[in-house]
Amino acid sequence: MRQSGSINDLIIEIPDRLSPDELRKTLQTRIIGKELLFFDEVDSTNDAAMEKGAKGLAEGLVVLSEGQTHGKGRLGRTWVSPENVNIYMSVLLRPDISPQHAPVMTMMSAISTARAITEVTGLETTIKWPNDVLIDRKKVSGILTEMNAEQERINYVVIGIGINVNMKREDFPVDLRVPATSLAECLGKRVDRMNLLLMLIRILEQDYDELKKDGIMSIFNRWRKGCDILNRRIKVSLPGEEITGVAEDLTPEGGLMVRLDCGGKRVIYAGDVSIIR
Ligand code: BT5
Repeated sequence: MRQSGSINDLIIEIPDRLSPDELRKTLQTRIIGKELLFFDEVDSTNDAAMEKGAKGLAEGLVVLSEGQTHGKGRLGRTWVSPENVNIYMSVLLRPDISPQHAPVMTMMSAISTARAITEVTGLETTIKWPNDVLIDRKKVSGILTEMNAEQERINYVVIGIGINVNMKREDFPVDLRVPATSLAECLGKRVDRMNLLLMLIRILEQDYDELKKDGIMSIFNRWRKGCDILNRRIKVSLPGEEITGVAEDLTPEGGLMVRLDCGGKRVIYAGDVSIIR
């Protein structure tokens, strides 16, 4: 433990552990979290959940870990995953949607995560296309959706959610794509990870029920409302090129329609966006 610093710095340094037993006892969801797999350390909770999907496990499995040695972002990137301070969770689902609509699973996870954070902390969140949850323009959560699918149907999807909860400023690498923060940094005090986890799983189940009952447009419309990118001038980094223009709309397939500075329009499906103004 450090010898100096504010009370909050000291509180953040006391190890706090997630309790799978308490989670099992307290969670009363029907699908998500019915089966729970918990690790002190794992390569990636997404990899563990994908393995279980390949073995035919039922949907709803939640994989949690206190730390990850190879936490994954998109496009082979790394998700920094220090132990005992954050949430690293993957959920195995078998949604009855076509593979081209799979991005709705990322949209759903983003709105569930944003809402859970606000419910527990009172902090205002925004969603940054396609997969980030931000507070004050800083990344507090990232989502990685992976799937196993055939031409017409999805066999299984894994949604991986990382939330920076009690991580300290000095634990963030300097070369981040988007400036990052944690809930504790924003609030100036430690956040109870169990509370947040319970809230997140319950909200995810509600949103998954909504997806099944009302279809993808219902989730899409809520996601679109939560995105703060529309009508803004943006720069998008794509493999081998960069484009600038105005973010004009989002599509139910997860695309971003950009009115290009050089004329014309283009819909992009993956890329790193930054707001120019
Ligand atoms: C993401 O990718 O944001 C998806 C992150 C998903 C993480 C969860 S944790 C549970 C599950 N198991 C996994 O193995 N993964 C999922 P992307 O948009 O590509 O952002 C990655 C980039 O964010 C990196 O290249 C860094 O610049 C930055 N980054 C890395 N760690 C971060 C962190 N903890 N907080 C904020 N930014 C981070």
